[in-house]
Amino acid sequence: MKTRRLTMAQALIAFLKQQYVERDRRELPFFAGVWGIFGHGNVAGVGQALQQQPDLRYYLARNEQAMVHTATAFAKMSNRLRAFACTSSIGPGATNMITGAATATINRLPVLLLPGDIFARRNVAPVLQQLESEHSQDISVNDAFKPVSRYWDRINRPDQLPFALVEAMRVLTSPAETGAVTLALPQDVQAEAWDYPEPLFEKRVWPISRPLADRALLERAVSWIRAAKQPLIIAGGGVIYSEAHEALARLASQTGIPVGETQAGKGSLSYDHPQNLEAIGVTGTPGANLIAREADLVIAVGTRLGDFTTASKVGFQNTAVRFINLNVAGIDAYKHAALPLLADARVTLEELSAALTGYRVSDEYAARVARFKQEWETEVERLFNLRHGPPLSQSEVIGIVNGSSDPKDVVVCAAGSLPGDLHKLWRTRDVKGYHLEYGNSCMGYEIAGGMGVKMADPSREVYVMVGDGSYLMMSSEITTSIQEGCKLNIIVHDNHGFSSIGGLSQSVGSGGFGTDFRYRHSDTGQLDGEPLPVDFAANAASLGAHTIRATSREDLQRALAEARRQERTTVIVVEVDKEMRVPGYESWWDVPIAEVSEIEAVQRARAQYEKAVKKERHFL
Ligand SMILES: Cc1ncc(C[n+]2csc(CCOP(=O)(O)OP(=O)(O)O)c2C)c(N)n1
Ligand SMILES: [Mg+2]
Repeated sequence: MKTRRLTMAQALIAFLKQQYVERDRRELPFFAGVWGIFGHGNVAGVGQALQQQPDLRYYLARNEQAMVHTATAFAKMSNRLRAFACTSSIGPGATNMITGAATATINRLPVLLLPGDIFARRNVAPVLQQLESEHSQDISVNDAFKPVSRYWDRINRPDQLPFALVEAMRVLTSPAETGAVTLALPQDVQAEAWDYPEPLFEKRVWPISRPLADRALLERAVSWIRAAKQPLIIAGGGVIYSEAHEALARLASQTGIPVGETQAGKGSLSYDHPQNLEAIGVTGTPGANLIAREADLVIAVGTRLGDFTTASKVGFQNTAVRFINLNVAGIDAYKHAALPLLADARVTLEELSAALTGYRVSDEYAARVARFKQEWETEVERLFNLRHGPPLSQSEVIGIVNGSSDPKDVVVCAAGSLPGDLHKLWRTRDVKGYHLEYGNSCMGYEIAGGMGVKMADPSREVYVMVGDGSYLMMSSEITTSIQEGCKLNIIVHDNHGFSSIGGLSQSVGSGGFGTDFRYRHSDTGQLDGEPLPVDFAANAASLGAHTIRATSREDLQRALAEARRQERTTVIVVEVDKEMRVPGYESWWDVPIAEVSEIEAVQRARAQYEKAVKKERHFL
């Protein structure tokens, strides 16, 4: 067999360049490039290989966690058909990627992580940044990637590489298994040469199939739907990744079955589709949640059925409720003791449509759905036009940003009070118009993620909505967005602290303790002094962004128009009223409250909690 003499790192990069995916006869190169931050653990290995093979583009990030978020957002925006690799040094560069890995894996999004690792040869150990262990020399900080990776391997000899690479690709391109894949690369092995067999570097096309559901189970699912009086569809992220949105829209129109959308599934239907009750669960609309409460059949499509969707299992109170889970992943298909349709969402929704001809929900049920929809429109209009402040209410800011954006534009968010408010209020008009990382709800994802979205589709304006807390945690990638000419519209919601957790703290009887950004008070010794003087606009300007401050509705409208005209990343800082929150509707979230406490408010909250928790159901 012909061979090519390369270092392990050179072989790795040469392989990545040749990986393609194919779905529905459309072929795409899988890797769009490699993000990285070099240190001694990768500069002479993977760094040298990237320099020598510039056709796989290298992107320099500011923070390793951030670069994994960028890669993850890119994969999400690409419906998992494209991805990035991320290279780090050993030690802190590597462990900085762990939060990103968890975020990717929890959200079922592909990213290839290439942390440098300690010497395989061991004679110079302990090396800089090496974690030592008394009981084994076969341990490094990279072992901490194991629980957050869907595939994990360490390449201790250059000849191990080919076998790890094909496994990595199998997992990355599998809709059911995908997530973070980690190949830990010892620093010395990266630079070692081996005669790699030539076929390793040939073009490889990984098929992304659309598996069909078991025929008997599909028939049973059809009979369950035909027998249902109050069916409900829950649309999760899988609908979007499978490009099943049109099939879903047809099925909903044809049958009249209402649809509730999860955070990852929002956008499956346009907000004004007649059957779309929009957000469901803890941050859901009244219509979706009341229909869910009484539903006798829940058809869960491409969703993990997380607690925000199930309202911590209090969301479905009909004693006769049954579940049909249409999902490509077994772990999801079998949840809630469902009838499992272990299959691709798109083909199966099409098959269900065909098998359900003649079936329609009752006129009464359809009228109820229509009424809920209309009432919700009115409520959103009210929240978009509170005329509160300044400081403005967050709902008005969302309304103004939503109103200023084009249907194809994308809103990006991840943590704080914004995700819930956006889930309820954002009027999504395009299947890729709503990008929420809410599997890990990771503060710091927003700006880094926004860049991944923009890279996946530069034709759309990207609106990153980010709380001041998240901004302070990770705004470094503004610099990277300037470097890459990757224009973002970033709206910083300055409410001087954590509105979300502050509100939660109040609801658990703790009065917002420790959630404001304030000076330590010399009298009380607590963090209850004056607000801290953080100048977000000055901060963003120092990173290279165009910045605008907005106070009123008119300011914000003008600022958004100006941002749209800008060619570089623009940061709009708007003060929002921390206490002017969007209410919850017909839902509940299980956050356990202290069983004993000296504080009366906590005791009261506990008493309420004990009542509420009794409604949690076991779907076994
Ligand atoms: C990395 C990380 N740390 C902590 C949390 C817990 N957490 C959730 S929301 C939040 C506060 C977010 O503050 P901010 O971005 O200002 O948004 P706001 O709540 O004010 O809307 C915190 C600390 C988290 N989700 N992610
Ligand atoms: Mg805040």
